[in-house]
Amino acid sequence: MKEIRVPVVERILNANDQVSEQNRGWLHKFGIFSINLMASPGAGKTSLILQTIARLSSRVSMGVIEGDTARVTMDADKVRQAGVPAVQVNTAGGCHLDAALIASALSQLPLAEMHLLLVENVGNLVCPASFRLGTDIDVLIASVPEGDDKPFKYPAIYRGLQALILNKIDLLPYVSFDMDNFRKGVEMLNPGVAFFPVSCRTGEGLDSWADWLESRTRQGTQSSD
Ligand SMILES: Nc1nc2c(ncn2[C@@H]2O[C@H](COP(=O)(O)OP(=O)(O)O)[C@@H](O)[C@H]2O)c(=O)[nH]1
Ligand SMILES: [Mg+2]
Ligand SMILES: [Zn+2]
Repeated sequence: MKEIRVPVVERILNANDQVSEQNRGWLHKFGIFSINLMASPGAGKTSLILQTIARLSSRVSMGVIEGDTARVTMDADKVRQAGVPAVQVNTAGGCHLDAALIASALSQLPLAEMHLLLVENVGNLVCPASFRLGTDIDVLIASVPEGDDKPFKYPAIYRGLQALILNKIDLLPYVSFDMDNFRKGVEMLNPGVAFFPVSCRTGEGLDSWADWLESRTRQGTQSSD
């Protein structure tokens, strides 16, 4: 099928790319490694952020940007209660974060004291893949109850990832989820991507994820000096 290009959409994406490059420069100036956490609603983004804080915040100074479509602050409140600075960003109904929203959130974080920034994108498997934020890596949290066919249905988001987390593996005995089929879809789109099967409920697999993220953070902040 012939690809149809829509000029207005391309202009919006180009403008977003420019701001995302400014964000990237700003974050690297402060030696901050940053990740864009994407997932469908309820996959466990906030749970993973809290579990990551519990494992890493004594070793790596962190900050969090929490994206939501509504004017609510509960995710950022949970992060602050865990002792980490957090800014809640409201998209006013919009279905993804964009680089301008990140730029305004960065101005409210103590960047000089941070080495790692976690961004919780809006729950959505479609457009967050197209809007660069200026973060260093894209991470997707899939979850067992969503089903093993999601790589086949949302290929764009799977293709660009640097790490994939499969959350809620504690539910594998109760949900029909074919791990081989899931891995097949992932390998087809993104061969060799770092893969972490975890449970934010039982803690299984989370130490490996935290160790990997710590090591990427140390490499990232060194290379940006
Ligand atoms: N069984 C199970 N439930 C989980 C797990 N991780 C998160 N949840 C639950 O899933 C729901 C959504 O989690 P949340 O972190 O708010 O997801 P978000 O919308 O992606 O930020 C909550 O009820 C969590 O308690 C897990 O590993 N196993
Ligand atoms: Mg959340
Ligand atoms: Zn959107």
